[in-house]
Amino acid sequence: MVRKRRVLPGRSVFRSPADRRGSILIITIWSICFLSTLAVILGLGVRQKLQLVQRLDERDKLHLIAAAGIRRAIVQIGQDRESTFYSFLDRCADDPSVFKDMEVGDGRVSIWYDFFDDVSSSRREPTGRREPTGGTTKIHYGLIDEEQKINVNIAGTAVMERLFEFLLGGDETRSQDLAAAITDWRDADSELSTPVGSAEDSFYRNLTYNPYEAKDAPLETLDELRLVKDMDANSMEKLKDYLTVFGDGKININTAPKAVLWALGMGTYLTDKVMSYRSGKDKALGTADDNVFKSAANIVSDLSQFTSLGDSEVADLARIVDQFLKVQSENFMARAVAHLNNRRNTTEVVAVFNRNGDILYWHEF
Ligand SMILES: [Ca+2]
Ligand SMILES: [Ca+2]
Repeated sequence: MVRKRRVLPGRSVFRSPADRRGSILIITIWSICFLSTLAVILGLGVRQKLQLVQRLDERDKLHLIAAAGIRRAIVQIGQDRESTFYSFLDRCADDPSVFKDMEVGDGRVSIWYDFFDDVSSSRREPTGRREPTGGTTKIHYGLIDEEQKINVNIAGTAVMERLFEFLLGGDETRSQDLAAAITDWRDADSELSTPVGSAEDSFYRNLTYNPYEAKDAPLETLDELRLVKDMDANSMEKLKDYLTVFGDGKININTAPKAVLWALGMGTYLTDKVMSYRSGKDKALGTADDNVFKSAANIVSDLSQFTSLGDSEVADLARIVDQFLKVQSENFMARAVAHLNNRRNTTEVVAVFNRNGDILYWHEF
């Protein structure tokens, strides 16, 4: 007996050409969908990679533009080697026509800093606050001379102590301890310079996390100060603009802030008289009417002609001039901020260099 193949109604075991075309169409559509998805995924990956390359490329470009800005600043300060004194009236201290929006390739770079005019401050005694007790801050396009700052490799303990007292809230013990700790950090011996409050190898060796030893040598960067006992981030932030590791330790009387002059032992009244001479009739620093000390030998006589000085003030000033002061600056810090045209991202390079063009410090952000 022959069994008949059972056929479902309306359906045939043999596919018609139309059915086959339908199946092929479905497979084709699926394939297209699959390939499209794959292409999108691959495309996204490629785009991400391209964006990354673009970003890296952009960052490199920004660094190059910032570096070009620093180079121009070095050339600028090198051109000015004839002058025997330096003040805020110097072109390199503030001149937007030179340092603002310098064009480099398809970008721009500006070299600027926050200029703090502390003359208008009515402070008579150290309050430990730099702002906003009366001084004003504005943007200056140019360089900061390192000679307006205290050199932590050279300054005596007493000078650092007074500076810290002025800037850190008048806490005498803390200022003494910190100054002593810096002295012991940089000196070659392992003896404490003062019986209490300071630190030497034994202190740093016993630190719980990552113990180390005292440097026993001059600091190479200011950042090293963070390793010194008691130098926390907060104090560092308040002090960093007033300290340097560059230069011969002499301070430029034309650019030093009040806190620095006070730290040298000038006392409040003498410091104010110097600041008043420097700021001129408009009582603002960095303006055209400023008076400038043009030679260290004439500082006392220049100030005496400007204002009355008592005998003890003359003697103090003469001693301080002899020990600490000059009227010229040799080392400069520049902060270059670069951006590409029509882009928002910026990159910063900070450098310290001298008039000979030697680069002493370089940091790319
Ligand atoms: Ca020591
Ligand atoms: Ca002025």
